[in-house]
Amino acid sequence: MWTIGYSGRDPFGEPTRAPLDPVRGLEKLAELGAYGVNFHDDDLVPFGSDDAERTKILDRFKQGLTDTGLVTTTVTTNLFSHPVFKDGGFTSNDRAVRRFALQKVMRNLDLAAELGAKVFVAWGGREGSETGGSKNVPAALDRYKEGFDLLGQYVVDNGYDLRFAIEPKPNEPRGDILLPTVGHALAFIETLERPELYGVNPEIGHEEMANLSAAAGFAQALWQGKLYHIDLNGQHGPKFDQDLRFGAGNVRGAFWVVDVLLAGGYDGPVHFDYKPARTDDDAGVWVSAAACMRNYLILREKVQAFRADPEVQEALEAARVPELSVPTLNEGETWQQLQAEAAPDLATLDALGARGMAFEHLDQLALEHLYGVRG
Ligand code: GLT
Ligand code: MN
Ligand code: MN
Repeated sequence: MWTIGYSGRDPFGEPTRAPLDPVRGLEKLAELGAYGVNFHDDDLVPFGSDDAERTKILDRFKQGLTDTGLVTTTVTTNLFSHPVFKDGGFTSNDRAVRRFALQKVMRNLDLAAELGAKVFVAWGGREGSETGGSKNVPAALDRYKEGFDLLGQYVVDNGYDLRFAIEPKPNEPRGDILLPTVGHALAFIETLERPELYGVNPEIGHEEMANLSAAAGFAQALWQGKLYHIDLNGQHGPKFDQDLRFGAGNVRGAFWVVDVLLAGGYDGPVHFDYKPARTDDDAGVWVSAAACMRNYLILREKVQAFRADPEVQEALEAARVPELSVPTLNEGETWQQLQAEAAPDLATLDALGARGMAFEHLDQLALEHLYGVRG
């Protein structure tokens, strides 16, 4: 809801579009063929609304879901817009703010469970600092852990069928954000009391802002059984968070992300987290929303064609890609046996070193599929 609802406000300018009525958003998305939606608490219910207002707004939204048949896949909490969160939610130096942040999330978890969402995204955009002395990072991580452990307990005690997906981002709005990459988040999750309740929600643009391969991050998360949710969008290299529609920006990177998702059997929601360009009007919002879905389907088709192409199979063999799936030691072999084996002589090593890997041919085939000149 915050993507199609983005009215174009940026740090330098006022909104360029009128606020979007969430129920109209549901109707338009249903028309475009979307499966489901997700939202922050504050996307629907303005911060500070009283209980009566909240109930009224949510009842209307629930009716909209019923009428359109859209599913709530995911819910998330806004712990970044109100000034109270200027130094973070779970990791604000101010203890009163941390206590309020947890209350806000618990209330939102109740809503997520009620609507049948299975994933609860946690993006800690304000958890961080601009200056070294202002944030005691180990203490902040203690508080981050305390917060997530408490929320895990809350979910278990209430019998909710919900898992958390932590969304990494290196910077913006904070100068440096805690848990800046997929790797940091995965390592942090292992310190929690119930690690199985937590995974990651990588966003393509956020990994690319850190100049990392988004596909490699998604792949590691899948490998660790931790890819609970995805934020697909576009980005042109390390700069401010562009949130371009999926398929724009680094197209080649997008191709490999889709390849990783298909190969790894990702079966969670295919979610797009982009911002319709500020230069477009309402019509442009729906053009870009449709484009995200269309570009995903286009890339999926291209990836499938690439993988099914017999010449690609040969190129993979030539590049010895299947060989990487063969364990390095024989079954039952020990390090002692390996150590006892005579190491290759210099001539053999030179010959191995001289052997081409044939990666260029393989990559060219991928590009030709992407360019649309093959199969
Ligand atoms: C915010 C951020 C996104 C996160 C959202 C979830 S909020 O728009 O830029 O990347 O996914 O809180
Ligand atoms: Mn982003
Ligand atoms: Mn995101």
